[in-house]
This record gives sequence, structure tokens and C-alpha cells, in this order.
Amino acid sequence: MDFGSFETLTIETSDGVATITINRPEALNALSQKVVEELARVCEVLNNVGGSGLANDPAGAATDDGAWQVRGVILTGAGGKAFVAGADIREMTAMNLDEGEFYARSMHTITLALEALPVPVIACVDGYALGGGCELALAADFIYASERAQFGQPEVNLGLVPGFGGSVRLQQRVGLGVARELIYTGRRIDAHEAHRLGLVNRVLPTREELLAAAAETIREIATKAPTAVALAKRSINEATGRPTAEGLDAEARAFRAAFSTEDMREGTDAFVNKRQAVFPGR
Ligand code: DAK
Repeated sequence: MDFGSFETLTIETSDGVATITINRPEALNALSQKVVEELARVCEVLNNVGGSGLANDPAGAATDDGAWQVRGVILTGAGGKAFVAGADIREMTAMNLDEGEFYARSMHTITLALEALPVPVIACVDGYALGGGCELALAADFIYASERAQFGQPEVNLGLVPGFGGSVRLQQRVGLGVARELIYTGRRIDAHEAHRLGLVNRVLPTREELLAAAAETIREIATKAPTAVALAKRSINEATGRPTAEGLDAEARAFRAAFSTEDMREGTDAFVNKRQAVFPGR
């Protein structure tokens, strides 16, 4: 899988795990326009995982060999001090209204693109995840954190409000009351409080253990049917925030699509015949 070259990101793929590292440690990995543009490019490439058309129709996945060479994505920040310390405040002060809107829309596109990827994304937060950084982490499927992680939506300190989806996704993750308190106070919380609130799935002592735990989870997911995982992700995202009946409708459509996959035939046949399933990924 060819990602091209980047100024502000590094991408490594190993054993089905693609690790995207935002690499601007001198600015605590703040989301400059360049970072946003490069993240958009990576998402475009990753959207082809599983074969052409998979993201839109897992049941019609292409059959090319190695189509599922990436089974999950780790999103993290370089330098050990920050995941992402937010929007790039310096750049932002120079933006006019149109540029500000373009910046916000580009970031929205990225968070939606991460949610639309046919494989799970785990944000590995080691250090600060503030403002746009917390919002970027919230666009991942779930978050693992190191002991030194700190989360917050400090926009009110700058006379701003969350602009990259925090008003929507934070309340979905932690509930309305907690989201309101975090956004109105701009308060920072540590990894354990974030875990207690349901913002973070797991807390690991060190960066190495954090990344290893996320890779291990992706390898566990990689033993499952790729089309089923993709469809489950899609139906969960489609159901989020919708009335129950609409969520159930999304689930029923995903179930129907799963029924038309070879993965489903293989998985159910393997169970009935008491053998290990070998999923073709289509
Ligand atoms: N942007 C740019 N540079 C940043 C930065 C940021 N968000 N955060 C840190 N840096 C830079 C610092 O300026 C410093 O650079 P030098 O002075 O060395 O050149 C370097 O990173 C190291 O930072 P510090 O010296 O401040 O490090 P400390 O350990 O003392 O403090 C800190 C770490 C994370 C507590 C502190 O840096 C901090 O408070 N940073 C800002 C955190 C923050 O407020 N983040 C939220 C940003 S607001 C919009 C849509 C969305 C948004 C806005 C608009 N539209 C609709 C247009 C989103 C807004 C946000 O995310």
C-alpha cells in the first residue's frame, strides 16, 4: 500500500497494523493546515483497504490478493509530550473568515473519513489531547491512553468553542452532563478520569505498552471476518445519535449485507463443521 511521502506525518505498516504518527513535536503536534491536508491524503489511501468499492459496499469487495493488508489503524503523536495539542493557534490567528471555515470543514472531512474507513482506528494518546486533538481522538473508534495522557476541550480559554466535532462526539462518548462540564470549564482531565468517564477504553503505563496493546487489539480483530468488522463499524456509525428505529434499520441493512458475503458462508460453515474459519475477505 503506497501512502506517498509526508512532511508532518510518518506512516508505518507492519503485520496488518498501519500506524500514523503526527510528527510536529516542536509544536506539540498541533493541527496545522499541512497536517490536516496530509491526514486527508492518508485517509483516501486507507479507504481502499479491502478492495475497490469496499468502503461503500463491503458485500461487493474486490478479490485482489492482499486487499486486506491493513486490518486496523493506530493514530498517535510523536515526541512523547502530546498526542495533539489542538488546532494550530498561531496559524489560526492569521486566518480570515473564509480560511477559518475552510480549515474547519477540512478537519470535519477528516473526522468523517476516519469514521468511514472500513477498518477500526485506535487513537493512542500519550500526552496532551486538547481541543482539536481531543476531537481528533474522538473520531477514532476508541481511545487507549498512557498514564501521562491529558484530555480537555480548552477552547473557552481562547474565546472559542469546539470546532472539530467536540460538541457532537464528546457528548456521544461521555454523556451530555459530563460533556457540558468539560466544555464550559475547559478543564483538563488525566487518563484515569478519562477512563472512568468512558472517554478512554484502556490506560497503559508507558508509550511502548500503549502502542503494543493497540497493535495486539488490531491483531485480535484481524482474526475475524474483515467484511463483518467493516459492516459492524458502518452500522454502529450510522446508528449513532439516531432514534432507535432508524438505528435498527441501519443494523438490518448491515445484517443483509453480511448475509451476502463469502465471509459469512465460511464463518457459519466452519462453526457447523467444527473447524477453524479461513475468511476470504469478501
Ligand atoms: N498551536 C500552536 N502551537 C502550539 C500549540 C497549539 N495548539 N500548543 C503548543 N504549541 C507550541 C507552543 O507555542 C510552544 O512553541 P514555542 O514557543 O516553543 O515555539 C511549543 O508548542 C511547546 O508548548 P509550551 O511551551 O506551551 O509547552 P508547555 O509544556 O509549557 O505547555 C500545553 C503545554 C499543552 C499545556 C500548552 O502548550 C497549551 O496550553 N497549548 C495550547 C492548548 C490548547 O489550548 N489547545 C486547544 C487549541 S484550540 C475552528 C475549529 C476548531 C478549532 C478552532 C477553530 N474553526 C471553526 C475555525 C479548534 C480549536 C482548538 O483546538
